[in-house]
Amino acid sequence: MANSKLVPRIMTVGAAQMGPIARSETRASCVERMLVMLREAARKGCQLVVFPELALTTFFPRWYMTDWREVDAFFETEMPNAATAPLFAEAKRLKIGFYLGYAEKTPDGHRFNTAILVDTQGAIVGKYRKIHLPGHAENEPQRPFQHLEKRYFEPGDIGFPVWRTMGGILGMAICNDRRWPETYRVMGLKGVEMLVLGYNTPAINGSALVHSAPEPEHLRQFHNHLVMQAGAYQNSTWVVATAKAGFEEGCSLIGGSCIIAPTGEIVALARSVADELIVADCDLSLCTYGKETVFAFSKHRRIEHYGLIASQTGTIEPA
Ligand code: ING
Repeated sequence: MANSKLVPRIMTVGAAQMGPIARSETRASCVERMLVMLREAARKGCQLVVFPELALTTFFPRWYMTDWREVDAFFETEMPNAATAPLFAEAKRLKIGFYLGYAEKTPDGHRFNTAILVDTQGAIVGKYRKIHLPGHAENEPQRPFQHLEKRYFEPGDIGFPVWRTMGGILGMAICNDRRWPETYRVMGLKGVEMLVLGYNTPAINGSALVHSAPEPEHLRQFHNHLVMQAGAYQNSTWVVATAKAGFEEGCSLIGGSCIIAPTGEIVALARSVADELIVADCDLSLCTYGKETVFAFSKHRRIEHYGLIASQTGTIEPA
């Protein structure tokens, strides 16, 4: 009897990379750009499309703002809403699920960097709130641009859930989360088969100028792919990562959107830093080999030695 887990389970997935979103650009304009790629994804047989982090507005944490009404103009207080209704409607008509990143303000006033997972029937099946917030909480005027996610967002309070949907076990992350192995491992321990995420990653490290240790720009793209290829391989999961890219409000954001197989191989890669859809046929059964051999967690992990990972936040060096 063939291992039922080895029967191909093909999910055709698109990463819908977006180019710059100007501060003055409307949500309607962003949605229109997404609809163009959604229709292309339909023509190419996609069941799922992954849009970037904070896909409805410019990446506003690059500015220090003191007027919270100005800040809240970048947030959504309900989802779907008037701006995103056309996206939900067209995706449902085309029977395509999607991941959408946006700034969420809850009715009781909490602000999160959020993503939702919508299935092929147009239902929100999952929500994730970004846990790893990079950057700083206070204005640092010596920087060429700010990175104030710690000012505008609270750390996510939902953990790293996974959902059985669209024929597989799917999980979500957002941007900086992808740099932390814990992100992949927690979902790996829940059997994730496809981890989808969006990102906004400046090409230069604002803090480099502060620490006068300029990180060479080529390392940005190397690190971008390194962490996700490792995470995919070490947890035998697909990873779909979608950039918001290009020269946005004076800040250059890297592209490099990609689809990564459970082997760690990049099987689709964006070439531009503009709106660009990349597509791959992702056989979720490819996850099985790694999960049953090299990364058969139950056979090989020795958790009695891993305690520090979850009990100690920072480094404590030997005396
Ligand atoms: N952006 C960046 C990211 O993690 C960053 C911040 C860039 C951190 C480069 C470290 C190095 O890709 C977001 N939005 O998290």
